[in-house]
Formats: sequence, structure tokens, C-alpha cells
Amino acid sequence: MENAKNLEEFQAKIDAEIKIEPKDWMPEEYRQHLIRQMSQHAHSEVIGMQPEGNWITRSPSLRARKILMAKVQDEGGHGLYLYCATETLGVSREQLIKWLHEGKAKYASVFNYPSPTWADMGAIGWLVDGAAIVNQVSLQRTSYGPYSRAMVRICKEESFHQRQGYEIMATLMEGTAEQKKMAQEAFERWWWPSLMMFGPHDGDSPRSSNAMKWKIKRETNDDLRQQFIDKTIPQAELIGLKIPDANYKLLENGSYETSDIDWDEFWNVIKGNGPCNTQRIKQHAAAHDNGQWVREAAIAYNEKKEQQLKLA
Ligand code: BYC
Repeated sequence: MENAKNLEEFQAKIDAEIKIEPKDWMPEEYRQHLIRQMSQHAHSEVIGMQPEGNWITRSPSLRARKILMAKVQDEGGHGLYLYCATETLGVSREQLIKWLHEGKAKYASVFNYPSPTWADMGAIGWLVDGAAIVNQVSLQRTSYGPYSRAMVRICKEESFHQRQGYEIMATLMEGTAEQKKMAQEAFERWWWPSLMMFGPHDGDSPRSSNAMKWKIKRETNDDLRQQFIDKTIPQAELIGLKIPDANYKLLENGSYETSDIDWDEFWNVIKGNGPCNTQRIKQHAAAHDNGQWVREAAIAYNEKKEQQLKLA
């Protein structure tokens, strides 16, 4: 029952850094908040396989192909941990996928941009995974136990992803004039969408207040975005990439000031009008339909095993 005493005990646990576990009492609003954020996170991992999956068959070497395949498989694995963690809140995987296909659930806006060249593989790994790590390192301390534990494993894998992306960019930047141009253009395509991954400014983030009170989020959108900017600009400069922002500057405190994000573009992509929104959902729905026989076979196999165990 949702009474004052339950709420008080719940908040006391949060304040004392005690994780909330699936069978513990929790306010319905907390449960719904987590279902929304965690399922969006899971969808982002799985939809995020598409821009890179696009390049597996066209990787420039066998080594590059093996690395990219492993990376894209990891993203699918992250989706699975996160769907399982979300299911502990009493919602089924079928329901979560249905909301995604109906446009009721979001996924990270960054995955609605195209990946036309091999350099985009570098930019995605370095920037998109790099931004994801900053956010997810913070989420390792989130208050919901299954989400927090999923983040620990995901972060280990993401740091490999970030490095493989940076390696691609560094290699291209040591190459021919054409390769350098390709790297610079990919950097320009992914820089702003990566900064958008952290969400709206703190003052325009309606979910942040409860998220911070319940320690679902441990740092604000703007604080995390600034950490990413401060880490990434020196990495770009080290390999000779030009920051696509005429106004950026290093401040005395060691932090960088940058121009503001084009928020109209951000909200427009979220509303479904990005370059690849329609294609991403269409491909996901087709893959889901094509996988129906696998789900049926897995259920049939499981039922058979259970029958055999009963007979034994
Ligand atoms: N894109 O109040 P706010 C990966 C929405 S994948 C789309 O600040 P919140 C990878 C937000 O949902 C890792 N929508 O919300 C995979 C809210 O709308 P609703 C992805 C966004 O939740 C493959 C509204 O705007 N990481 O690494 O407090 C290959 C207002 O926002 C976005 C995660 O998913 C956005 N960028 O904060 C490579 C991290 N930003 O739901 C790499 C987990 C905001 O009220 N999520 N919105 O209708 C979070 O940490 C938080 O949900 C956010 C937003 C920081 C994203």
C-alpha cells in the first residue's frame, strides 16, 4: 500500500545508498519512471545496432570486420541485459517491443542519423559510445539494483567500443588526404548528435527532478554533457580533427565552452522526423517478425525439456 510510512522508509533507503530490489516495496511512480528509462535504454542499444550493422559486410579488412561484428553483438547483449532488468519491474518484453513499434517508447535520437562511410564507424564508436560511457558510469550508482548491476558489465564493454572507434579515427587521420577528409566529415556528422544524447538542458528536463530525488540519475544532463565535452575535445585535437564549432574555447578552469545545441533539430528528430526514424523502426519490426519462428522454437524446446524432466 502506498502510505506515508512506506514512502518514508523507501526514501530513507535511497538516502542511505541501499539499492532497491525487485521484490522491495517501491512507489508506483518510481516503477513507471524506471520502466520508461530502462526500456528506452534497451531500445537504444538494439536500434543502435543498425547504423553499424550496415558496415559489417563492407569493412576494409578481416580484422576490422571481426572487431565490428563483436561490437555490434555486444550492443545486442546490452539490450538483452536491459530488457531482462526491465522485466523485473513486472512488464513483459512483448509489451516493451509493442510500445517501441507503436512509437510510444523512445530510443536515443542519435541513432536516427545515417552512416554513409567507414569513418562513421570510427565516429560512432568514439563519440556515441564515448558519450554513452559517461552517462552509464554515472548510472552504475543508480538506485535500482538490477539496472545498476547491468551498467557495471555494460561499461566494461563500452570502453572497448570507444577505443575501437578512436583507433579507426586515428588510423584515418594518419592516412591520405581523402581519408583525413572522410574522418573530419564523419566527426562533423556525429559531434552534435552525440552532445544531444545527454538530453535537454537541466532547466528543460521534466524528468530530472524525480530522477535525482530517487537517485535514478546521479548527475544532471548538463553536468554529464560537460564531462564528455572536456574529455573529447583534447582527443580530437590530438589526432588533428577540427572541432565543428566556431565558438568553442578553453576556459581558465580547464573546461570548454561550446555553442548551444540546435534544440529544434533535437526535438524534431525525437518527434520522428530525423533522416532515418522510419527506416529504423521498419527494420526492427521486420527483424522481429522474421524472428517469430525462433521464439516459437525456443518455447517448444523448453516445453519439451520440462515434460522430459517431469517423466524422469
Ligand atoms: N534521445 O527529462 P529528460 C549505446 C527525452 S545506447 C531521445 O531529460 P530523462 C549504443 C526523454 O526520454 C545507450 N529522447 O529525460 C548502442 C524525455 O521524454 P519522455 C543509450 C531523449 O530520462 C549501440 C524527454 O526527452 N543510453 O550506447 O531524465 C551502438 C525529456 O528529457 C533524449 C541511454 O539510453 C535523447 N537523447 O533523461 C552504439 C541512457 N534525451 O521519456 C552505442 C539512459 C531526452 O518523458 N537514459 N529524451 O517521453 C538516460 O540516462 C536518460 O533517460 C536521458 C534523458 C539522459 C537520455
